[in-house]
Amino acid sequence: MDIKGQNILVVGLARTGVAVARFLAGRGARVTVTDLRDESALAGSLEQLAGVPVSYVLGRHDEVDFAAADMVVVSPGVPQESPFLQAARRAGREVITEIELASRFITVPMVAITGTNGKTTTTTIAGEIFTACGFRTFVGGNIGNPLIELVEGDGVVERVVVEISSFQLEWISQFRPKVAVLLNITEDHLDRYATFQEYIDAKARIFENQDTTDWAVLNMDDPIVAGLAGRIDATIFPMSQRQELAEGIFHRDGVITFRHAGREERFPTERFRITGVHNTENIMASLAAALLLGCDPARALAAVEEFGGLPHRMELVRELDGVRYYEDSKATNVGSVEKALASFTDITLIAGGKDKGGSYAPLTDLVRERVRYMILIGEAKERMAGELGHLSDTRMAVTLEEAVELAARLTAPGGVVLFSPACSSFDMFRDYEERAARFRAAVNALGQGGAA
Ligand code: UMA
Ligand code: ADP
Repeated sequence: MDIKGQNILVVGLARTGVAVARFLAGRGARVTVTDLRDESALAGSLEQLAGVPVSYVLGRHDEVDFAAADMVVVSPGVPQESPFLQAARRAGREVITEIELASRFITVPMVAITGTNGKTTTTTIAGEIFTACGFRTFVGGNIGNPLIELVEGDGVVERVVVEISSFQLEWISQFRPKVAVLLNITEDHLDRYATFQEYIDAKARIFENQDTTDWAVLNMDDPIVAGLAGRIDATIFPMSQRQELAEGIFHRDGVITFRHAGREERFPTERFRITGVHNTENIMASLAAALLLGCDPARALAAVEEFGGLPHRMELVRELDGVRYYEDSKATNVGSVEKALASFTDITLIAGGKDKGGSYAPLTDLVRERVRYMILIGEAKERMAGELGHLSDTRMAVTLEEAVELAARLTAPGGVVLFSPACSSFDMFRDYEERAARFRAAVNALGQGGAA
């Protein structure tokens, strides 16, 4: 793909936009960057691009830039319905996403991982397996470092593992991973998609350009994922924790078994440091992708056994007066909270945040059976109380600190205080990491005078 001299518009100037602009300018394109935020809000990004020859249209978008560009490269945070992107399409301009651009330059086998939950955990484990197996591996995508950074760098890479969000799939045209993994699909991002089906369709695009020489690793225990199998051209590599498979990867009685083309590899789970059905799902998907792309089973097992989990995913913060406090700030949708609730009993649940528009009803049985107290915060608290409040002793709090203090007063020894919000953080915090830090600080302050 020759981009030298092309007039390219980069939309969005956060992490993705910075990396894309730098890459394109480095390849001799004429780059314009536009962002709805103004110069002062974008100071950090502008600093990173100091000295890079690009022009800026900041604090607004101009339709004329979209209509004049040879190509438009969009950041995932820009909604598909943006009237400016629609105008570019109407003018016959090619609109693509950053992963599409990056993948046009990638020639080594690529594993792409998507799903509503478990993407980052699975991507990280797969990256560690490939590395342990001696492959020089790039890990990136939605996990934080844009895929285009791989193409920008000049290091030798033999395997690519990329976490992919539905947003990134919206503007692909040729993106084609050798192995595409779909972990699960439950309601999420209904503040961006008009219907759940639109979100499912965006996720399914990960398979769109694959053929029978590629692989689709599908979690057959998830009915929505299994339902997509019929419309996928890649060779299906199924995974299950419910059924034994002649071809695929399955878990039964403490052993994960990989079966492919007459070969069988067994992975006992007893020494795994991360637990829970959901993490077994993540490990199975990583092992499937790694073994399909040439990893040695013994080294793969050693890498999995070493993996100690990622922060902010059901992390034990502290035990105080017989009560354990868990931080699960990354649980930003109902599907992830289901897994957290299923892991404990006698729970004081702290939840709430920015509402994403989905239903909280899938939590009904788990809340009724396992949650003794529920403390709600944030914009979503009224709607959550309306759907779930009658199932436990439910209270409201204004701040997260107040919620933690109330939880400490209410929870008896032997109980668990679980912060698993089911919502995004942007109503009260910069991001889920800041939310996590605030919860941990509040928990660590307990028992020191001010708190209960
Ligand atoms: N903007 C415009 N016009 C618009 C809309 C937005 O100019 O119409 C601007 C905003 O002002 C902002 C920029 O576009 O400056 C937004 O960029 P972005 O939100 O795409 O942010 P990036 O830092 O580039 O991060 C993106 C992903 N963000 C989202 O998908 C929202 C990051 O995923 C990803 O790590 C990064 O690219 C690198 O690939 C984050 C995320 O929250 C972690 N993902 C969602 C999730 O996991 O649930 C999907
Ligand atoms: P993602 O990158 O898809 O957001 P993470 O690995 O960051 O996934 O985990 C996000 C949240 O989902 C955490 O609360 C975690 O405990 C939970 N989780 C992890 N794996 C799964 C899974 N396979 N199914 C459901 N929930 C999961």
